This record gives sequence, structure tokens and C-alpha cells, in this order.
Amino acid sequence: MHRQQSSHWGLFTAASTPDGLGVIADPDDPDPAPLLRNVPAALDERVRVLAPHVRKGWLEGRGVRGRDEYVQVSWAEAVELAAGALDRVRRVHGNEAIYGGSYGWGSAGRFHHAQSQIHRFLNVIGGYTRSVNSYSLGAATPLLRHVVGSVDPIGRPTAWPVLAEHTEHFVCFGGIPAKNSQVNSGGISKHSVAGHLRQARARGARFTLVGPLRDDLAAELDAEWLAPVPGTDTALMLALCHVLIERGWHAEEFLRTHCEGFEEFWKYLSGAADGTAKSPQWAEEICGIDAAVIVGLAESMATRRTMVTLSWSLQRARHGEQPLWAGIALACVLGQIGLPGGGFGHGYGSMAGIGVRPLPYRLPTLPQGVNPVRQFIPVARIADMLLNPGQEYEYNGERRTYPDIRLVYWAGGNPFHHHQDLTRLAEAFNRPEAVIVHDPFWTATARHADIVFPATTTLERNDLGCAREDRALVAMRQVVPPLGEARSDFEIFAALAEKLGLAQEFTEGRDERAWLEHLYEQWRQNFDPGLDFAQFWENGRLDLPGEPDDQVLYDRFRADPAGNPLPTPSGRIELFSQRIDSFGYADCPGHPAWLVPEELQVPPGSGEFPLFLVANNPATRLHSQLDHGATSADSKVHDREPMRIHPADAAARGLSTGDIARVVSATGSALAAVVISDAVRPGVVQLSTGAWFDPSAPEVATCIHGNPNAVTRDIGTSSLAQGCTGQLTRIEVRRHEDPPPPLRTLTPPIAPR
Ligand SMILES: Nc1nc2c(c(=O)[nH]1)N[C@H]1C(S)=C(S)[C@@H](COP(=O)(O)OP(=O)(O)OC[C@H]3O[C@@H](n4cnc5c(=O)[nH]c(N)nc54)[C@H](O)[C@@H]3O)O[C@H]1N2
Ligand SMILES: Nc1nc2c(c(=O)[nH]1)N[C@H]1C(S)=C(S)[C@@H](COP(=O)(O)OP(=O)(O)OC[C@H]3O[C@@H](n4cnc5c(=O)[nH]c(N)nc54)[C@H](O)[C@@H]3O)O[C@H]1N2
Ligand SMILES: [Mo]
Repeated sequence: MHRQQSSHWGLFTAASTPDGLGVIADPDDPDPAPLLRNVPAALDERVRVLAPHVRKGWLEGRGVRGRDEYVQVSWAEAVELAAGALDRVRRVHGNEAIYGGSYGWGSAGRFHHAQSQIHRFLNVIGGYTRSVNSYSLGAATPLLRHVVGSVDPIGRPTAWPVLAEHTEHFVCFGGIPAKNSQVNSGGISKHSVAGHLRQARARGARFTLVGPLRDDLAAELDAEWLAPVPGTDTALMLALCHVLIERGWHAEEFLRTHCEGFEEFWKYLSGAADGTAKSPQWAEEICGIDAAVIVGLAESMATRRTMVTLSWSLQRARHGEQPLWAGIALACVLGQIGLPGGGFGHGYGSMAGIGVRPLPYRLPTLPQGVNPVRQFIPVARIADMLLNPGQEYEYNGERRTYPDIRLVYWAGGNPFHHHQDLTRLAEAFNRPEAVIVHDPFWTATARHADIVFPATTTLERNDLGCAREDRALVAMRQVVPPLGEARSDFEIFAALAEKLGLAQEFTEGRDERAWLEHLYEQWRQNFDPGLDFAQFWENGRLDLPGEPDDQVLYDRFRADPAGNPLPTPSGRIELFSQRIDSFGYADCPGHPAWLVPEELQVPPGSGEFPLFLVANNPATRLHSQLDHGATSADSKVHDREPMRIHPADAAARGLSTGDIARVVSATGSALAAVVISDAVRPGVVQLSTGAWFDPSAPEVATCIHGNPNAVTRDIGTSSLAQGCTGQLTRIEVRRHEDPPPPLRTLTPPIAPR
């Protein structure tokens, strides 16, 4: 029988059949995600952790994480070892020495949400060093709080139906890639982004794509494609501002009444501050877009209802604060912020739910308790922290000190997918006394742990599925029994809590079923759909009423800036931030500025690493999840991750489609399969994230599978946000002549018994 399930990429039903797992998209979803084809691989026993395992060398007090074998142990032994390590570290070094930041997406489902479970458990045992912000929005989160006072441009931007009806010109920095709007954190019952864009196009809206890949905007939108040098959007945006102001096409009044610091900004733009006017001619030199094209674009933007869309990728690079701030400044200069279909958005299409009005009430949520430890790091500083205990660093106006971490605990994330410079991360993971990981799969992170607990997938448990930007609460019903000896994160933590004498505090006496009922009934006190838990579970689904999808970002602020000020120091949008300026950071000054990143200190096309690598989010999977699933596996060539390159760059290197190439940077190297494509800007190579890290000797390659984080650089966006910069790296590509070594991703490193 088919049972309803949910994933970050949509609702489906699944049934165990003699041919494997059958998966059917939800019939009410207008545009189901191709990623659904990956789901059956969740039950592929070759890559599942089927029992608790311990690293051999850890038991014997030797060996190197990442190069060791694992021995199967009983649940009782694994629980004893993990509880013992936790207890020793908290007694000897204090709870601050436990790093439980544990960043990662895990799976959909409100109760078995791995991050909630691990944080609740670590709070119960006395707390942990946590992480703040995300790999998604590392620069944006702190920056937006300074510039507009909150993260509303992400949380409640102008709604899609308003754009579909009113926007006349979409200027899309980083595009609105269809590949990414397959996904929404927590789930998505109806994929609607493509439909809204189609509607705008049918009404005659104009689209401009600014980015290195032509397919970042659907072909049916007939976009004009501008492909600046990667990482130079800020220069282009500043030049657009410059033309608009010089020609008097700017919104003088809006800049005076709604913005703070226009004078300082103009001093910089005009060249009064540093002797360089940020003119179209100036920008042409930097980004490679004709000055005349820049002027033409400015004119269209000034004469049409224009939405400036800024993808999240723009800020996932060195000085990533700047393109976001400059994009907001551009929207201020145009003066359409707060008008239907005008202004700016951050992350349209980066996820399916951006531009859907969030539900006005809380969702069923597992309480995480209180963390008595104050210590935290900006999430992408993980390797710095582990390698440099006691070292000082800057973050958002504070001088902070890295704690001395003795135990790392991860559940629901894959740092050997998400972090940059994985060789350095492996070194960092060798510092603590103990590393504990829960995962359903033998990921590279599991292969760097001392204790590996086998977690179930959503298919093996019951849960509640919903997301703030969706309109359905669904019963996620167990499809198959747990594989091998796998247990849910909840059951794993419950066993550890019991060993540590904290069973009642962690479970409150409830099992899975009782927790689902409890969460549902608690939630029903804020919003009562009229069904009790038993009725809901029987029914399987509830449509959640929301408010109409008609919100316009900052409409009230526009109408009355004094009456509805923004929560910034000035109450207005800060084109100049006194506060940021007061931090004195050369890498993030008080107004948006063009700062030459290290990636551009050698001109593109020259030097040892002439090409730009774009390591974007993958079309064929969610991050590293189900990389062995059908949609992902079908894209591989000779088992390697495909790497797209422009025909001219391929010809110059004697590369043909199907060749194995070695991607090399100052950091490391990766083998990948060549795919020649003119959808890629010349000078750019695209290798998406998510191929399972398969390390090898440096003379072969840092990763023989094609994980771009083998070659990316581990450095923060700036002293302000310290965000992830994985999107862009300078590289060279060469043909790999030898036959590529066989992959080991499907062969877990288990010692023979
Ligand atoms: N170079 C570069 N790097 C990047 C990016 C980039 O653009 N360029 N993008 C970054 C971004 S935006 C993000 S969000 C990160 C994503 O990084 P992650 O979120 O860490 O990536 P995932 O592959 O989703 O990892 C989730 C892990 O949780 C496991 N899992 C699933 N369900 C469960 C469960 O119920 N319990 C447990 N215990 N485990 C479970 C999965 O098997 C998987 O190993 O990557 C970042 N890395
Ligand atoms: N299928 C799928 N969907 C996903 C995810 C996934 O893993 N798979 N991950 C989800 C997550 S966690 C997140 S945070 C979002 C990520 O959302 P984004 O960060 O917006 O997504 P990316 O795919 O990393 O980047 C989008 C595009 O930006 C372009 N780009 C890169 N550098 C530059 C530049 O310097 N200038 C300009 N103008 N463009 C540039 C690239 O061509 C790239 O395709 O996606 C979500 N959706
Ligand atoms: Mo993300």
C-alpha cells in the first residue's frame, strides 16, 4: 500500500514493491520535482549504516580520522562509549568543549528534525558551543540586520502573485534557477515558481539574467543574458546607480525621505571620495559588460516597474556583503521599494518558498530547551575553530575567541559536503578527542567519525510534515521497517540520555507516537483545525489557511516612513551605516563598495588559474543527499560529477565531452567529467556541489569524484559576517590521462569480521 511521505523537495507516496521502492508524486502538485526519482536510493543497503560502528584506531588510541576502518559494535557498547566520551569531556573541560553546531538540512519532518533533536539532547546534558547563521545566508543575515533592520527581505518579500501581475522588468542577478525552486526547507506541497514566471512573461514582462550560466533563468522567459565576470556584480550595480543619478533618472525624494547616508554613498560613487567615478566605463573594465549596455539597462529599469532580484549565491563569495548591499542601494536609487512588483528581493527561486507568505501562526515544534553555554561561532568558521583554539577573530563588531573543542557531535548535516577546503577540514577533524556522527548513510562525515550511529530515514518512521511557506500539514507515514539496526535520532538520544541518568528530562516519558500527538495537540492551542490528533492522522492531511499572498515588502514603510520606521538606527534604509563604519573593517566599509577579491587580483584569463569555478547548488539532488539516487546518478559520466565548460575553453585545453578532467586550484584538485556547453560563460567552469567526497593521494586528486569543496578556499566573506564563500574559486582544468581510479563511495570502510 502506498503511504504518504514528504521531503524537502515535495510530497509523495511510497510503497515497498518487489522491484524496490515505488514513488509517486502528489497528484495536487502542479510541477513535481525531478529530485523525487532519487528517493528509492534511501533504502540502498550498500551505502546505509546498518549498525553502530566504531573507528578501529579510536578504540586502540591511534590512527587518523578519514583513513581508518570501522568495526561493528552492539548498541549497548556504542551507547556506553558515546555517553562515556560526552561525560568525560563535560566533566574535565566543561560543556563549552562540546561542539554541537551540527549544521545541516537533515530531512523534512517536525519531530524527527535532526537539528532539534541534537540541540534538545545537548541542552539536557548541560549545553554546547553552537553555531549562528547558515551556509545559505552567511553574509546576508548580519548585513540585512544593519541595512534594513531585519531579515524581512528573505522572510516576507513581495509575494509571487504580485510580481506575476505587476513587475514589468525582472533584473535577476544570479537568476531565478528552476533547479533550486524544486526545494523548500521543511517541504513543499505545490511547486508554483515556474508558473508565476510564465504568467509574468505572458503579460509581457521583460527579463534580464545577470549571471555566468544561461540556464539560471528558464528559456521560455526569453531573457536577455548578461554574463559579467563572476564576483563583479557589485561593480555593475554601482555603475547602474551612477548612471541613474548622473542622468537624473533617480528617485531623489525616496532617497531623501527613506534612506540614510545618500550623501556619503554619492561621494563614493561620483569619485569625490577616492578619485574614481563608478561610471559604466569603469565597470566595463571590471565586469566585461559594455558601458552602452549598462546605460541601456539603467534606462529600462528607470522607466519600468522593476524588480531587482538578488540570488543568495551572490553573497556566498568573498566580500559577499557587497553585492547584496549594492543591490539594495540600486533599488533605493530606482525608488520603487514598497510599490507592487518593484523594489528588490533576495532569494526568489533560491528556494520554492521565498515569495510565499509565511503562515501567521507557529508550526508544531519540538522544544529544544535552553543552552546555558554562551559560546558560539559563525557557522562557516568550523575548521578555524578546531585548528586554532584560543585564537581571536572578528565578527560583526566583536572581537571573539575560539573555544577549545574536545568533542564534535553531528546529526543531520554533512560538513564534508558543505565546508570549503576539505583537506583542511579533515585536519581540523583530527583535533578533538571524539567525533560522534548520526547518519543513515556512510557519508564522508561518517567516515571521519569515531562513533557512527545508524539513523533511520523518513521512510522508516512516522512524523508531521509542514513548512512555514507552505499550506499543508501532512502525516508522514512509515513505509518500511528500519533498515538493519537503524534507529531514529530521537531513539539514539533517548538511549544516551538514559545512560547519563537524564531519560525523563529528554523524553518526558513519551515515545514517537506520544510525541507526535503532543506536538499536534500543543499546536492546536494556537490554531485549531477542528480535528484531534487521531482524526488528523486518519485523514492524513490538513490544508492550512494562510493570509492572502498579496504582501508587498515595505509598503507601509513607503507610505509613512516616520510612522512605520525600519528597525535600523536611523529608521530608514542605510546606504551608509554608521555602525558598520564604526567597526573599522577594511573588508566591509560603511557603504556598499567595490572591493577587489583575491580571486580577481590576477586578471581572469591569465595566471596559473585562469578560469573561474562556479560551485553552485546541484540540479540533480539536494546537496549531498541521495547522490547515488537515479536523477543524480544519471548525470554522472564514468562515475564522475559532470563539469560544464565553454567550447572555446575546452578547445584551448584539448578537452572533449566525456573526458576526465583534473580541476586544480591553489587549495586542491578534483577529478570531474567534461561536458562542453555554450550555456556557460567563457572563462567559467561549473561544477555543482554534492558529489560524495572521495579523497585520494594529492598526486591523483584531493577528490576523485568531483566534489568542488576539494578546491574551494576556506575564508570568511569578511570580518563583518564571516560567511561561507564556496561559490567562486580560481582554477585551471587539465585532461586527466590515466584511467580514473574506481570510486569508493559505495563501499563503506568496514573491517572484515
Ligand atoms: N562550494 C560550495 N559549498 C557549499 C555551497 C555552495 O554554494 N558552494 N552551498 C552551501 C549551502 S547553501 C548549504 S545549505 C550546505 C548544505 O550542507 P548540508 O545541509 O550539510 O548538506 P546535506 O547533504 O543536505 O546534509 C544532510 C545530511 O543529513 C543526513 N540526514 C538526512 N536525514 C537525516 C536524519 O533524519 N537524521 C540524521 N542523523 N541525518 C540525516 C543526510 O544523509 C546528509 O548526510 O552546503 C553549503 N556548501
Ligand atoms: N536542486 C536543488 N535545489 C536547491 C538546493 C540543492 O542543493 N539542490 N539547495 C537549496 C539551498 S540550501 C539553498 S541555500 C539554495 C541556494 O540558492 P542560490 O545560492 O541562489 O543557488 P546556487 O545554485 O548556489 O546559485 C545560483 C546561481 O548563481 C549564479 N552565480 C554564481 N556566482 C555568481 C556571481 O558572481 N554573479 C552572478 N550574477 N551569479 C552568480 C550561478 O550561475 C548559480 O547557478 O538552493 C536551494 N535549492
Ligand atoms: Mo543553503
